[in-house]
Amino acid sequence: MNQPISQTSFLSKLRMRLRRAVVHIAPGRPIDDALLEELETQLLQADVGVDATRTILEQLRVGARENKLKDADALRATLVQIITGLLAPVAHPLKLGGTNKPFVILAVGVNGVGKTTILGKLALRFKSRGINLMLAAGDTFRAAAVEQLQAWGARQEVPVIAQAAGADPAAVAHDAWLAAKARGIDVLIVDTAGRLHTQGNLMEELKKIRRVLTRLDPAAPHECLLVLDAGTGQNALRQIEQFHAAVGVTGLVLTKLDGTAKGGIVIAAAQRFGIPIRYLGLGEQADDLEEFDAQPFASALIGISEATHP
Ligand SMILES: Nc1nc2c(ncn2[C@@H]2O[C@H](COP(=O)(O)OP(=O)(O)OP(=O)(O)O)[C@@H](O)[C@H]2O)c(=O)[nH]1
Ligand SMILES: [Mg+2]
Repeated sequence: MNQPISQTSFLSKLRMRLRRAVVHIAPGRPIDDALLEELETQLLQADVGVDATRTILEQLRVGARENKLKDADALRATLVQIITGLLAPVAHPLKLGGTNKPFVILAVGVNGVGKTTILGKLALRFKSRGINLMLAAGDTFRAAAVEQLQAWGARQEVPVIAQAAGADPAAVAHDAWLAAKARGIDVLIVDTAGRLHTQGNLMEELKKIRRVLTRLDPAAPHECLLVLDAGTGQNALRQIEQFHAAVGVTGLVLTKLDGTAKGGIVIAAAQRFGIPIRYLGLGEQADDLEEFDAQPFASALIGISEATHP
């Protein structure tokens, strides 16, 4: 699944879908302190966060002192470079381990962020690459959740393990793992119900799912994916903190980047936590899923078009 994606197509799609670029610099505007201050405000408004914004501005001022920011294009290119540098440490695609069978992916996150959608998209992508997989409907809270997962599964004949509404999600995960093991499945993807990071009892339920999987295979879950709605702003940072404390998040997915002007949260999350960002969700369709890549993302965010920055 770790095929290199075309940077150009990623960039154009992201540019097209992001509601607007984070940074706006009027053409012909002199690069001076006033402009840098405006940029600072724009970065903060886009949820880049105080710490990451400070880092970016410090580096920009170094560029200004060295006379590297001659015009708006040079400024944008420097910004892209700086942001790419901040994002590069978290740009690690998910690698499905060879000896781990089944490789277990557990998806967690608050309500409605796009967990089930991302898992459906991933299932289609993995399946189309010849990976033998299974889905587990660990969201037993909403009756429609099972059907939603089954609908994704049916598109590529991916088996979906489910139990009646109200069943213990840890039991679903347990049975699904045994079924996956018995059938020689490569990848088991476990969906879970959305829950607020502040709901202690529901966070305990997640820990239990995790424990059950670890009992079956000490290395499982091999990936604990926290799905975040990119539009939720700084609250996403609290979600990372609390889900990480509860279940040990190993990868992030940022969804709904197509509908937000606040994609800067990706930078804030990268700088604050250093947790790998695996995928971006750019819409509701099956192919609206991209592996995270630092430089094209930085370019799209800053509003550099393909014409000037292929
Ligand atoms: N625009 C846009 N919509 C999305 C994206 N991902 C998911 N959605 C939509 O967001 C809504 C919620 O998606 P779900 O996948 O059901 O979210 P969830 O996290 O599984 O929700 P719960 O299980 O209820 O917690 C659906 O209407 C999706 O179609 C995205 O990247 N962009
Ligand atoms: Mg769901």
